Amino acid sequence: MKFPALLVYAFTLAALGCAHRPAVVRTVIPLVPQPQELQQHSGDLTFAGKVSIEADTAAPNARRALDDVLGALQLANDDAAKPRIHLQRIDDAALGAEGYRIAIDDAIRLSAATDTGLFYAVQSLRQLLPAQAQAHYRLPQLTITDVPRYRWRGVSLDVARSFLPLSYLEKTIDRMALFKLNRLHLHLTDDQGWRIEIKHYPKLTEVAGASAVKGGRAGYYTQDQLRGLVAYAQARGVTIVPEIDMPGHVQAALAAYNELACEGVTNLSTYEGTEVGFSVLCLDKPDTVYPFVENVLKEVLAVFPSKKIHIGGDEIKHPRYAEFVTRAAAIVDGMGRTPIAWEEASVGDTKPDMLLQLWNDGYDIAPAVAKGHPLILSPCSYFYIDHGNYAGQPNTYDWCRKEGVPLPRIYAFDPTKFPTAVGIEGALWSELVHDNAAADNRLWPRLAAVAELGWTTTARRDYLGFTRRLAALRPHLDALGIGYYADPELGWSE
Ligand code: TNX
Repeated sequence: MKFPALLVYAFTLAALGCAHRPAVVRTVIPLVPQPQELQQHSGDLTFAGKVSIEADTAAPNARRALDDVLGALQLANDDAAKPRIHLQRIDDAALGAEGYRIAIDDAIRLSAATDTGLFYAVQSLRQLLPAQAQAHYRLPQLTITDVPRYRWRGVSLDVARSFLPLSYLEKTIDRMALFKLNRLHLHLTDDQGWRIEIKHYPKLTEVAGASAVKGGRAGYYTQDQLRGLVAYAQARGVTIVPEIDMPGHVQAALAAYNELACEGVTNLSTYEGTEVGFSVLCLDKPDTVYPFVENVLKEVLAVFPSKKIHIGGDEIKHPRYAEFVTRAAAIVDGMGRTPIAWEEASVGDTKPDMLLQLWNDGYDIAPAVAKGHPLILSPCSYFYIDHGNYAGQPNTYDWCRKEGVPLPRIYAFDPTKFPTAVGIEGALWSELVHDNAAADNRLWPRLAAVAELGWTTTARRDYLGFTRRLAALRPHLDALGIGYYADPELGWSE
Protein backbone atom coordinates (compact mmCIF):
# COMPACT_ATOMS: atom_id res chain seq x y z
CA MET A 1 0.00 0.00 0.00
CA LYS A 2 1.52 3.32 -1.03
CA PHE A 3 -0.14 5.33 1.69
CA PRO A 4 -0.48 3.21 4.76
CA ALA A 5 -4.14 2.92 5.54
CA LEU A 6 -4.83 5.78 7.87
CA LEU A 7 -8.48 6.18 7.44
CA VAL A 8 -9.66 3.84 4.83
CA TYR A 9 -10.50 0.60 6.52
CA ALA A 10 -12.13 -1.95 4.39
CA PHE A 11 -14.89 -3.83 6.02
CA THR A 12 -16.54 -6.47 4.00
CA LEU A 13 -19.98 -7.75 4.55
CA ALA A 14 -18.34 -11.13 4.50
CA ALA A 15 -16.64 -10.19 7.72
CA LEU A 16 -20.06 -9.46 9.12
CA GLY A 17 -21.26 -12.90 8.27
CA CYS A 18 -22.92 -12.30 4.90
CA ALA A 19 -20.52 -14.32 2.82
CA HIS A 20 -22.81 -14.58 -0.18
CA ARG A 21 -22.86 -10.81 -0.74
CA PRO A 22 -20.19 -8.95 -2.74
CA ALA A 23 -17.62 -7.16 -0.63
CA VAL A 24 -18.57 -3.59 0.20
CA VAL A 25 -15.82 -1.15 1.05
CA ARG A 26 -16.75 1.44 3.61
CA THR A 27 -14.82 4.30 5.02
CA VAL A 28 -14.52 4.46 8.74
CA ILE A 29 -13.62 7.74 10.37
CA PRO A 30 -11.96 6.27 13.45
CA LEU A 31 -13.28 8.56 16.16
CA VAL A 32 -14.36 7.35 19.59
CA PRO A 33 -16.41 8.95 20.99
CA GLN A 34 -18.45 9.68 17.90
CA PRO A 35 -18.68 13.47 17.34
CA GLN A 36 -21.99 15.26 17.37
CA GLU A 37 -21.61 16.53 13.81
CA LEU A 38 -19.26 15.18 11.20
CA GLN A 39 -19.25 15.85 7.49
CA GLN A 40 -16.77 14.13 5.29
CA HIS A 41 -15.93 16.01 2.10
CA SER A 42 -14.55 14.48 -1.03
CA GLY A 43 -10.81 14.58 -1.22
CA ASP A 44 -7.92 14.02 1.11
CA LEU A 45 -5.18 16.10 2.59
CA THR A 46 -1.85 14.39 2.07
CA PHE A 47 1.51 15.36 3.46
CA ALA A 48 4.85 14.00 4.57
CA GLY A 49 7.57 14.83 7.04
CA LYS A 50 6.67 18.34 8.10
CA VAL A 51 3.83 20.62 9.09
CA SER A 52 3.65 24.18 10.30
CA ILE A 53 1.83 25.34 13.40
CA GLU A 54 0.04 28.53 14.20
CA ALA A 55 -1.06 28.26 17.80
CA ASP A 56 -2.92 30.55 20.14
CA THR A 57 -0.71 31.10 23.19
CA ALA A 58 -3.84 30.88 25.33
CA ALA A 59 -4.02 27.12 24.81
CA PRO A 60 -0.89 25.69 26.43
CA ASN A 61 -2.33 22.24 27.19
CA ALA A 62 -3.65 21.77 23.68
CA ARG A 63 -0.34 22.95 22.26
CA ARG A 64 1.65 20.50 24.36
CA ALA A 65 -0.69 17.69 23.32
CA LEU A 66 -0.29 18.66 19.67
CA ASP A 67 3.49 18.73 19.99
CA ASP A 68 3.36 15.26 21.56
CA VAL A 69 1.25 13.90 18.71
CA LEU A 70 3.48 15.40 16.03
CA GLY A 71 6.62 14.30 17.86
CA ALA A 72 5.43 10.70 18.04
CA LEU A 73 4.77 10.78 14.29
CA GLN A 74 8.13 12.42 13.56
CA LEU A 75 6.38 15.35 11.95
CA ALA A 76 8.68 18.34 12.22
CA ASN A 77 7.39 21.86 12.76
CA ASP A 78 8.66 24.01 9.90
CA ASP A 79 7.16 27.43 9.33
CA ALA A 80 7.26 27.08 5.57
CA ALA A 81 5.70 23.62 5.51
CA LYS A 82 2.23 22.61 4.53
CA PRO A 83 -0.26 21.80 5.79
CA ARG A 84 -0.59 24.51 8.38
CA ILE A 85 -2.20 23.45 11.65
CA HIS A 86 -4.16 26.25 13.25
CA LEU A 87 -4.96 26.08 16.93
CA GLN A 88 -7.28 28.91 17.71
CA ARG A 89 -9.41 30.03 20.62
CA ILE A 90 -12.66 31.53 19.45
CA ASP A 91 -15.62 33.17 21.09
CA ASP A 92 -18.32 30.62 20.54
CA ALA A 93 -20.70 30.01 23.42
CA ALA A 94 -22.24 27.01 21.64
CA LEU A 95 -19.02 25.08 22.18
CA GLY A 96 -19.15 25.40 25.94
CA ALA A 97 -16.18 24.48 28.10
CA GLU A 98 -15.21 21.31 26.23
CA GLY A 99 -16.56 21.57 22.66
CA TYR A 100 -14.44 22.14 19.56
CA ARG A 101 -14.47 22.38 15.81
CA ILE A 102 -12.17 20.81 13.24
CA ALA A 103 -11.95 21.70 9.57
CA ILE A 104 -9.57 19.79 7.34
CA ASP A 105 -9.19 21.10 3.79
CA ASP A 106 -5.79 22.21 2.56
CA ALA A 107 -5.07 23.14 6.16
CA ILE A 108 -6.00 21.69 9.53
CA ARG A 109 -8.04 24.13 11.59
CA LEU A 110 -8.78 23.37 15.22
CA SER A 111 -10.88 25.86 17.16
CA ALA A 112 -12.58 26.01 20.54
CA ALA A 113 -13.59 28.46 23.22
CA THR A 114 -11.22 26.99 25.79
CA ASP A 115 -7.86 25.29 26.11
CA THR A 116 -9.72 22.12 27.09
CA GLY A 117 -11.88 22.27 23.96
CA LEU A 118 -8.74 22.64 21.86
CA PHE A 119 -7.13 19.79 23.76
CA TYR A 120 -10.07 17.61 22.69
CA ALA A 121 -9.73 18.80 19.10
CA VAL A 122 -6.14 17.60 19.27
CA GLN A 123 -7.30 14.25 20.66
CA SER A 124 -9.64 13.84 17.70
CA LEU A 125 -6.83 14.72 15.32
CA ARG A 126 -4.67 12.19 17.15
CA GLN A 127 -7.28 9.50 16.45
CA LEU A 128 -7.57 10.53 12.79
CA LEU A 129 -3.81 10.18 12.39
CA PRO A 130 -2.01 6.85 12.61
CA ALA A 131 -0.45 5.74 15.86
CA GLN A 132 3.02 5.29 14.38
CA ALA A 133 5.22 7.43 12.16
CA GLN A 134 4.67 6.92 8.44
CA ALA A 135 6.37 8.10 5.29
CA HIS A 136 3.13 9.69 4.06
CA TYR A 137 0.04 10.87 5.81
CA ARG A 138 -3.46 11.09 4.49
CA LEU A 139 -6.40 12.75 6.24
CA PRO A 140 -9.92 12.94 4.89
CA GLN A 141 -11.27 16.42 4.26
CA LEU A 142 -13.97 16.95 6.81
CA THR A 143 -15.63 19.29 9.24
CA ILE A 144 -16.51 18.42 12.81
CA THR A 145 -18.49 20.31 15.40
CA ASP A 146 -18.44 18.48 18.67
CA VAL A 147 -19.69 19.01 22.20
CA PRO A 148 -20.12 16.46 24.98
CA ARG A 149 -23.48 15.24 26.06
CA TYR A 150 -22.43 15.00 29.71
CA ARG A 151 -19.94 16.99 31.71
CA TRP A 152 -19.05 13.98 33.89
CA ARG A 153 -17.32 11.18 31.99
CA GLY A 154 -15.69 9.21 34.70
CA VAL A 155 -13.55 6.30 35.71
CA SER A 156 -13.32 5.14 39.28
CA LEU A 157 -10.31 3.21 40.51
CA ASP A 158 -10.29 1.39 43.83
CA VAL A 159 -6.73 1.90 45.01
CA ALA A 160 -7.72 0.96 48.57
CA ARG A 161 -8.21 -2.80 48.28
CA SER A 162 -5.13 -3.01 46.12
CA PHE A 163 -2.81 -0.10 45.51
CA LEU A 164 -1.99 1.21 42.04
CA PRO A 165 1.34 2.97 41.57
CA LEU A 166 1.38 6.64 40.66
CA SER A 167 2.92 5.84 37.28
CA TYR A 168 -0.10 3.67 36.49
CA LEU A 169 -2.47 6.47 37.40
CA GLU A 170 -0.57 8.81 35.05
CA LYS A 171 -0.78 6.27 32.25
CA THR A 172 -4.48 5.89 32.86
CA ILE A 173 -4.93 9.65 32.63
CA ASP A 174 -3.12 9.69 29.25
CA ARG A 175 -5.38 6.95 27.99
CA MET A 176 -8.51 8.59 29.34
CA ALA A 177 -7.60 11.81 27.55
CA LEU A 178 -7.49 10.03 24.17
CA PHE A 179 -11.16 9.14 24.70
CA LYS A 180 -12.17 12.47 26.25
CA LEU A 181 -12.85 10.97 29.67
CA ASN A 182 -12.56 13.73 32.24
CA ARG A 183 -13.05 12.50 35.81
CA LEU A 184 -10.75 10.15 37.67
CA HIS A 185 -12.45 9.15 40.90
CA LEU A 186 -9.98 7.64 43.36
CA HIS A 187 -11.46 5.39 46.02
CA LEU A 188 -8.67 6.16 48.47
CA THR A 189 -9.83 4.37 51.60
CA ASP A 190 -11.56 1.16 52.51
CA ASP A 191 -11.40 -1.71 54.99
CA GLN A 192 -8.24 -3.10 53.45
CA GLY A 193 -6.16 0.06 53.20
CA TRP A 194 -5.76 3.81 53.49
CA ARG A 195 -3.87 5.38 50.59
CA ILE A 196 -3.54 9.11 51.21
CA GLU A 197 -1.08 10.71 53.59
CA ILE A 198 -2.87 12.70 56.29
CA LYS A 199 -0.31 14.63 58.30
CA HIS A 200 -2.58 15.00 61.30
CA TYR A 201 -2.94 11.20 61.54
CA PRO A 202 0.39 9.59 60.58
CA LYS A 203 -0.71 6.08 61.56
CA LEU A 204 -3.24 6.12 58.73
CA THR A 205 -0.40 5.56 56.31
CA GLU A 206 2.01 3.81 58.72
CA VAL A 207 -0.51 1.18 59.71
CA ALA A 208 -3.39 1.35 57.24
CA GLY A 209 -1.22 2.18 54.24
CA ALA A 210 0.75 -1.00 54.82
CA SER A 211 -2.30 -3.22 54.52
CA ALA A 212 -4.10 -4.56 51.44
CA VAL A 213 -6.49 -7.24 50.32
CA LYS A 214 -4.88 -10.70 50.30
CA GLY A 215 -2.76 -10.99 47.17
CA GLY A 216 -3.04 -7.25 46.51
CA ARG A 217 -0.59 -4.40 46.85
CA ALA A 218 -0.18 -2.11 49.85
CA GLY A 219 1.15 1.44 49.67
CA TYR A 220 0.07 5.03 49.83
CA TYR A 221 0.50 8.36 48.07
CA THR A 222 2.12 11.34 49.74
CA GLN A 223 0.32 14.64 49.49
CA ASP A 224 3.11 15.96 47.27
CA GLN A 225 2.73 13.04 44.90
CA LEU A 226 -1.00 13.61 44.72
CA ARG A 227 -0.52 17.32 44.03
CA GLY A 228 1.73 16.34 41.16
CA LEU A 229 -0.90 13.93 39.90
CA VAL A 230 -3.58 16.62 40.10
CA ALA A 231 -1.46 18.92 37.92
CA TYR A 232 -0.69 16.11 35.50
CA ALA A 233 -4.40 15.37 35.20
CA GLN A 234 -5.41 19.03 34.87
CA ALA A 235 -3.10 19.45 31.91
CA ARG A 236 -5.04 16.61 30.24
CA GLY A 237 -8.55 17.81 30.99
CA VAL A 238 -9.00 15.39 33.88
CA THR A 239 -10.28 16.32 37.34
CA ILE A 240 -9.27 13.97 40.12
CA VAL A 241 -12.15 13.35 42.49
CA PRO A 242 -11.04 11.94 45.84
CA GLU A 243 -13.22 9.61 47.86
CA ILE A 244 -12.86 9.07 51.58
CA ASP A 245 -15.34 6.30 52.26
CA MET A 246 -17.28 6.83 55.52
CA PRO A 247 -18.82 5.92 57.92
CA GLY A 248 -18.46 2.27 56.83
CA HIS A 249 -15.58 0.63 54.97
CA VAL A 250 -13.18 1.97 57.62
CA GLN A 251 -11.49 -1.06 59.18
CA ALA A 252 -8.06 0.19 58.10
CA ALA A 253 -8.65 3.52 59.85
CA LEU A 254 -9.96 1.78 62.98
CA ALA A 255 -6.85 -0.39 63.08
CA ALA A 256 -4.70 2.73 62.95
CA TYR A 257 -6.75 4.77 65.44
CA ASN A 258 -8.68 2.44 67.70
CA GLU A 259 -10.54 5.30 69.37
CA LEU A 260 -12.60 5.73 66.18
CA ALA A 261 -14.32 2.45 67.01
CA CYS A 262 -16.95 2.04 69.70
CA GLU A 263 -16.03 0.62 73.09
CA GLY A 264 -16.39 -3.11 73.04
CA VAL A 265 -15.34 -3.54 69.43
CA THR A 266 -12.65 -6.17 69.70
CA ASN A 267 -11.65 -6.67 66.08
CA LEU A 268 -9.24 -3.83 65.52
CA SER A 269 -6.66 -5.41 63.28
CA THR A 270 -6.04 -4.65 59.65
CA TYR A 271 -8.12 -6.66 57.21
CA GLU A 272 -7.23 -8.68 54.11
CA GLY A 273 -10.58 -10.25 53.32
CA THR A 274 -13.26 -9.27 50.85
CA GLU A 275 -16.36 -8.95 53.01
CA VAL A 276 -18.13 -5.62 53.09
CA GLY A 277 -20.32 -3.79 55.56
CA PHE A 278 -18.73 -4.87 58.86
CA SER A 279 -16.80 -1.81 60.03
CA VAL A 280 -18.10 1.59 61.08
CA LEU A 281 -16.85 4.75 62.72
CA CYS A 282 -18.36 4.99 66.20
CA LEU A 283 -21.31 7.23 65.46
CA ASP A 284 -22.13 7.30 69.17
CA LYS A 285 -18.89 9.20 69.78
CA PRO A 286 -19.56 12.35 67.75
CA ASP A 287 -16.85 14.26 69.63
CA THR A 288 -14.27 11.81 68.35
CA VAL A 289 -15.66 11.04 64.92
CA TYR A 290 -16.56 14.47 63.53
CA PRO A 291 -13.25 16.14 64.36
CA PHE A 292 -11.60 13.20 62.58
CA VAL A 293 -13.85 13.66 59.55
CA GLU A 294 -13.16 17.38 59.55
CA ASN A 295 -9.38 17.09 59.94
CA VAL A 296 -9.09 14.48 57.25
CA LEU A 297 -11.27 16.37 54.80
CA LYS A 298 -9.39 19.59 55.43
CA GLU A 299 -6.17 17.96 54.25
CA VAL A 300 -7.86 16.13 51.40
CA LEU A 301 -9.37 19.37 50.11
CA ALA A 302 -6.03 21.14 50.33
CA VAL A 303 -4.60 18.54 47.95
CA PHE A 304 -7.51 18.20 45.52
CA PRO A 305 -9.02 21.33 43.95
CA SER A 306 -12.01 19.35 42.65
CA LYS A 307 -15.26 21.16 43.45
CA LYS A 308 -16.88 17.80 44.10
CA ILE A 309 -15.65 15.61 46.94
CA HIS A 310 -16.81 12.02 47.48
CA ILE A 311 -17.61 10.98 51.04
CA GLY A 312 -18.63 7.39 50.33
CA GLY A 313 -21.58 6.36 52.44
CA ASP A 314 -22.10 2.91 50.97
CA GLU A 315 -23.06 -0.42 52.46
CA ILE A 316 -23.64 0.40 56.06
CA LYS A 317 -26.70 -0.02 58.20
CA HIS A 318 -26.70 2.04 61.38
CA PRO A 319 -29.38 3.94 63.28
CA ARG A 320 -27.31 7.12 63.08
CA TYR A 321 -26.33 6.73 59.42
CA ALA A 322 -28.59 9.49 58.09
CA GLU A 323 -27.29 11.84 60.76
CA PHE A 324 -23.74 11.05 59.71
CA VAL A 325 -24.47 11.80 56.06
CA THR A 326 -26.13 15.06 57.01
CA ARG A 327 -23.16 16.17 59.09
CA ALA A 328 -20.40 14.96 56.77
CA ALA A 329 -22.10 16.60 53.79
CA ALA A 330 -22.41 19.83 55.77
CA ILE A 331 -18.70 19.70 56.59
CA VAL A 332 -17.80 19.46 52.89
CA ASP A 333 -20.29 22.20 52.13
CA GLY A 334 -18.86 24.41 54.86
CA MET A 335 -15.44 24.06 53.23
CA GLY A 336 -16.84 25.48 50.01
CA ARG A 337 -17.13 22.24 48.07
CA THR A 338 -20.01 20.00 47.03
CA PRO A 339 -20.32 16.48 48.42
CA ILE A 340 -20.87 13.33 46.41
CA ALA A 341 -22.05 10.14 48.07
CA TRP A 342 -23.24 6.70 47.05
CA GLU A 343 -26.98 6.32 46.50
CA GLU A 344 -27.81 5.20 50.05
CA ALA A 345 -26.92 8.68 51.29
CA SER A 346 -30.16 9.97 49.80
CA VAL A 347 -31.65 9.41 53.29
CA GLY A 348 -29.54 12.27 54.67
CA ASP A 349 -30.87 15.76 55.18
CA THR A 350 -28.57 17.43 52.71
CA LYS A 351 -28.69 20.25 50.23
CA PRO A 352 -30.20 19.10 46.93
CA ASP A 353 -26.97 19.86 45.10
CA MET A 354 -25.24 16.88 46.73
CA LEU A 355 -24.47 14.43 43.93
CA LEU A 356 -25.57 10.85 44.34
CA GLN A 357 -23.77 8.02 42.62
CA LEU A 358 -26.21 5.31 41.59
CA TRP A 359 -24.74 1.80 41.78
CA ASN A 360 -27.54 -0.72 42.33
CA ASP A 361 -29.62 -1.11 39.19
CA GLY A 362 -32.81 -1.52 41.16
CA TYR A 363 -32.29 1.24 43.72
CA ASP A 364 -35.28 3.54 43.97
CA ILE A 365 -33.56 6.81 43.21
CA ALA A 366 -36.77 8.60 42.13
CA PRO A 367 -37.36 10.35 45.48
CA ALA A 368 -33.81 11.75 45.43
CA VAL A 369 -34.23 12.87 41.84
CA ALA A 370 -37.49 14.56 42.84
CA LYS A 371 -35.52 16.49 45.47
CA GLY A 372 -33.21 17.60 42.67
CA HIS A 373 -30.06 15.61 43.42
CA PRO A 374 -27.80 15.34 40.37
CA LEU A 375 -26.80 11.77 39.58
CA ILE A 376 -23.61 10.06 38.52
CA LEU A 377 -24.73 6.88 36.81
CA SER A 378 -22.80 3.71 37.67
CA PRO A 379 -25.46 0.98 37.78
CA CYS A 380 -23.42 -2.12 38.45
CA SER A 381 -24.85 -4.34 35.72
CA TYR A 382 -23.47 -1.89 33.14
CA PHE A 383 -20.56 -0.11 34.76
CA TYR A 384 -18.93 -2.40 37.33
CA ILE A 385 -15.99 -3.47 35.30
CA ASP A 386 -14.57 -5.59 38.08
CA HIS A 387 -17.16 -7.88 36.47
CA GLY A 388 -15.96 -9.98 33.56
CA ASN A 389 -15.37 -8.92 29.99
CA TYR A 390 -17.18 -12.19 29.42
CA ALA A 391 -19.13 -14.62 31.60
CA GLY A 392 -16.88 -16.56 33.90
CA GLN A 393 -13.70 -14.58 33.29
CA PRO A 394 -11.25 -15.61 36.05
CA ASN A 395 -10.76 -13.16 38.92
CA THR A 396 -13.90 -11.20 38.28
CA TYR A 397 -16.98 -10.65 40.36
CA ASP A 398 -20.42 -11.59 39.13
CA TRP A 399 -22.58 -10.67 42.09
CA CYS A 400 -24.36 -7.96 40.11
CA ARG A 401 -24.63 -9.76 36.77
CA LYS A 402 -23.68 -13.38 36.32
CA GLU A 403 -22.98 -12.90 32.60
CA GLY A 404 -20.40 -10.26 33.44
CA VAL A 405 -20.36 -6.85 31.76
CA PRO A 406 -19.31 -7.39 28.14
CA LEU A 407 -18.74 -4.47 25.78
CA PRO A 408 -22.19 -4.54 24.14
CA ARG A 409 -23.83 -4.60 27.55
CA ILE A 410 -22.17 -1.32 28.52
CA TYR A 411 -22.99 0.21 25.18
CA ALA A 412 -26.67 -0.67 25.53
CA PHE A 413 -27.11 1.55 28.59
CA ASP A 414 -29.75 4.21 28.15
CA PRO A 415 -29.12 7.24 30.34
CA THR A 416 -32.15 9.15 29.07
CA LYS A 417 -34.40 7.93 31.86
CA PHE A 418 -32.31 9.85 34.40
CA PRO A 419 -33.12 13.51 33.82
CA THR A 420 -30.81 14.81 36.55
CA ALA A 421 -27.79 12.79 35.42
CA VAL A 422 -24.59 14.78 35.09
CA GLY A 423 -22.83 11.82 33.56
CA ILE A 424 -21.63 8.29 33.91
CA GLU A 425 -18.74 6.49 35.52
CA GLY A 426 -17.19 3.07 35.06
CA ALA A 427 -15.95 1.55 38.32
CA LEU A 428 -13.05 -0.82 38.83
CA TRP A 429 -13.09 -2.37 42.29
CA SER A 430 -9.91 -4.15 43.20
CA GLU A 431 -10.69 -7.04 45.51
CA LEU A 432 -9.73 -9.32 42.61
CA VAL A 433 -7.59 -6.94 40.53
CA HIS A 434 -4.10 -6.94 41.98
CA ASP A 435 -1.75 -5.62 39.33
CA ASN A 436 -1.52 -3.20 36.41
CA ALA A 437 -2.01 -5.92 33.82
CA ALA A 438 -5.28 -7.04 35.37
CA ALA A 439 -6.43 -3.43 35.66
CA ASP A 440 -5.65 -2.81 31.98
CA ASN A 441 -7.56 -5.93 31.01
CA ARG A 442 -10.66 -4.85 32.94
CA LEU A 443 -10.54 -1.19 31.92
CA TRP A 444 -9.86 -1.52 28.21
CA PRO A 445 -11.47 -1.49 25.75
CA ARG A 446 -14.59 -1.14 27.91
CA LEU A 447 -13.76 2.43 28.94
CA ALA A 448 -14.09 3.41 25.29
CA ALA A 449 -17.76 2.43 25.54
CA VAL A 450 -18.10 4.44 28.74
CA ALA A 451 -16.52 7.37 26.92
CA GLU A 452 -18.95 7.19 24.03
CA LEU A 453 -21.96 6.94 26.36
CA GLY A 454 -20.71 9.99 28.22
CA TRP A 455 -19.92 12.09 25.19
CA THR A 456 -22.26 11.13 22.37
CA THR A 457 -26.04 11.58 22.26
CA THR A 458 -28.13 8.44 21.93
CA ALA A 459 -29.24 9.41 18.43
CA ARG A 460 -25.61 9.50 17.25
CA ARG A 461 -24.70 6.14 18.74
CA ASP A 462 -24.78 2.74 17.10
CA TYR A 463 -23.00 -0.33 18.30
CA LEU A 464 -21.80 -1.66 14.96
CA GLY A 465 -20.29 1.69 14.02
CA PHE A 466 -18.72 1.92 17.45
CA THR A 467 -17.05 -1.47 17.10
CA ARG A 468 -15.67 -0.55 13.67
CA ARG A 469 -14.32 2.80 14.84
CA LEU A 470 -12.83 1.28 17.96
CA ALA A 471 -11.33 -1.65 16.05
CA ALA A 472 -9.62 0.89 13.80
CA LEU A 473 -8.07 2.51 16.88
CA ARG A 474 -6.35 -0.66 18.02
CA PRO A 475 -2.91 0.60 16.92
CA HIS A 476 -3.43 3.61 19.20
CA LEU A 477 -4.15 1.32 22.14
CA ASP A 478 -1.03 -0.65 21.27
CA ALA A 479 1.06 2.50 20.97
CA LEU A 480 -0.07 3.44 24.47
CA GLY A 481 1.04 0.05 25.74
CA ILE A 482 -2.41 -0.88 26.97
CA GLY A 483 -2.81 -4.50 28.00
CA TYR A 484 -6.43 -4.52 26.89
CA TYR A 485 -8.72 -7.51 26.68
CA ALA A 486 -8.52 -8.61 23.02
CA ASP A 487 -12.27 -8.58 22.65
CA PRO A 488 -13.69 -10.86 19.92
CA GLU A 489 -16.54 -8.33 19.72
CA LEU A 490 -14.02 -6.12 17.92
CA GLY A 491 -12.64 -8.92 15.81
CA TRP A 492 -9.61 -9.04 18.06
CA SER A 493 -7.75 -12.04 19.29
CA GLU A 494 -4.56 -12.40 21.30
C1 TNX B 1 -19.86 -2.94 46.00
S1 TNX B 1 -20.19 -0.21 44.99
C2 TNX B 1 -19.14 -1.98 46.69
C3 TNX B 1 -17.69 -2.12 46.79
C4 TNX B 1 -17.20 -3.44 46.24
C5 TNX B 1 -17.93 -3.73 44.95
C6 TNX B 1 -17.45 -4.98 44.27
C7 TNX B 1 -20.09 0.15 46.35
C8 TNX B 1 -20.50 1.48 46.62
N1 TNX B 1 -19.65 -0.80 47.17
O1 TNX B 1 -17.31 -1.99 48.13
O2 TNX B 1 -15.85 -3.31 46.00
O3 TNX B 1 -19.29 -3.87 45.21
O4 TNX B 1 -18.04 -5.17 43.02
